[in-house]
Amino acid sequence: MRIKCILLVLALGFLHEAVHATPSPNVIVIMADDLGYGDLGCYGATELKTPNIDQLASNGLRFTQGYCSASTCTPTRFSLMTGKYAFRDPGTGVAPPNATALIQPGTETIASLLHRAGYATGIVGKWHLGLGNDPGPDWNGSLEPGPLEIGFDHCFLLPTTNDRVPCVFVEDHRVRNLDPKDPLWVGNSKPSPDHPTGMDPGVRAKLKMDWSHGHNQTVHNGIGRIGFFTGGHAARWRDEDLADTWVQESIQWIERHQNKPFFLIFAAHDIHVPRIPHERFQGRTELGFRGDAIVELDWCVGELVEALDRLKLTESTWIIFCSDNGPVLDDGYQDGATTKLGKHTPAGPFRGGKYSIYEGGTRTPFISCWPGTIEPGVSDKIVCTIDLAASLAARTGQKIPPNACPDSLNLLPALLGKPDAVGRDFLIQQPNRGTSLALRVGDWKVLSYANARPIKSLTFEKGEGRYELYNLACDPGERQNLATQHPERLEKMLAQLEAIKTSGHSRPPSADQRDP
Ligand code: NG6
Ligand code: CA
Repeated sequence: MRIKCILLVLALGFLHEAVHATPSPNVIVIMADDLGYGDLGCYGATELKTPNIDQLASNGLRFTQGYCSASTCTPTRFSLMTGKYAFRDPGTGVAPPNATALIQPGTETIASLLHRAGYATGIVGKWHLGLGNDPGPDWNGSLEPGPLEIGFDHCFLLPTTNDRVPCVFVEDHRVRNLDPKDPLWVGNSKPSPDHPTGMDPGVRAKLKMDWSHGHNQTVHNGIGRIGFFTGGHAARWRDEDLADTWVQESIQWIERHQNKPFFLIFAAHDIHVPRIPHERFQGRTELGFRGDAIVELDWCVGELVEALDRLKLTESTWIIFCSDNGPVLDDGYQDGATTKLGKHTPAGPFRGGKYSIYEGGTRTPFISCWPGTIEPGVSDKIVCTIDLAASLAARTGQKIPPNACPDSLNLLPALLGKPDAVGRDFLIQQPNRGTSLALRVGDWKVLSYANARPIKSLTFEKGEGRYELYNLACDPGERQNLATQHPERLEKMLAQLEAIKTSGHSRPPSADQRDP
């Protein structure tokens, strides 16, 4: 009898082990800013070294067809959070300094889904999705709604981007280190006639880094910014210290939550302008500060990986590395990115970059690494940052409520590198606002400028026609427009694009949300 009892206890123990053999992993999404397909060693860069990200790729799955959903920051981040194409919601283009919250409380997000699954949820780094309500963020009071109202337990943020004011950190609902005697003011026009700006010749002559277009309003840390701000001096950051701060805050947060599954978005500000890496990274490459900022980002990744090793969390943590849009050289500052480019090809073999719906705008580095669970290798499955919400919901057993995350596909098997996994069979690419759109189906891709405003750089303005059609299998660089040769295919794809636009969702209702 006693032996039977012992056997039963042992059997139950084994059963328990079997059920929990793959408990919910910690998840860290590292989203780089303006990092292109060709910017990393593991994606073919030869002019700079990125050993830590390369290691992540060799320990995990490196995608050759990984995408972000838009070619600028705000819409990609909106879709990462909500699993919804940004073009469906007007006002989701690049957010200005005083933008209010673009994602309203009550919206289902990647964070709310994981929070419900019992995760600690945090975001550290760039936000750029607005804070507060109309008439604008209350910088001296409580900055809500924000991340904490849509599923995050904690946030430590660069509220917009590093080229926009205010140049302060936001922690949970407040500006960190704000002295009430020195209130923070943020606005769209000069607060007083004598407010120094990057336009004033005397001020401009002394700038640490000169601007090339825009970025000539309030000057902070010797650099002109977008927007005006005054006050909050004790709360202001130095560009050189941003990366160190993200790493430090992230590691402290991970340490605090190491005994519970955690979900962290590490939203780096590198490689976004103004590129001012820490002094110890300045000059580390021959490519100028753009290259040095990539090396700084690589260092950040190494620090996170090392912290996980130290905490013995390596095999229980799934890291997904991606970018928010493709590369740009001169994005408003004279930092040598163009003159020192040499042989480096930021977008790899692809056409276009940031702001564009050619491949270079959204086909970006994408690595999925979970040591001990994901078989290392290279994947050619089509995956997109918009799919992380549904895929992580599937991994953690969360049902997505009706109408939530309407464009996010459960690509869990592909992200985990399972045999026979499938990737996306269609993909939408959007620029800043969804006025032009591209649809990829298999190897064919249509670019539609039907609703685009006449911008000189767009090809249709140069006489290419409102539609472009490419076969990426034989023309990955999108050079040979086949629109006139294949009118039926063009028409069929435009109809499919129109259907996705008007239907309000693109995830089939039957989509399987189960853990494979
Ligand atoms: C543009 C800015 C650019 C960058 C971008 C947003 C000018 C002339 N250009 O309007 O510098 O800030 O917005 O970049 O001001 S993103 O990666 O955050 O989307
Ligand atoms: Ca960006």
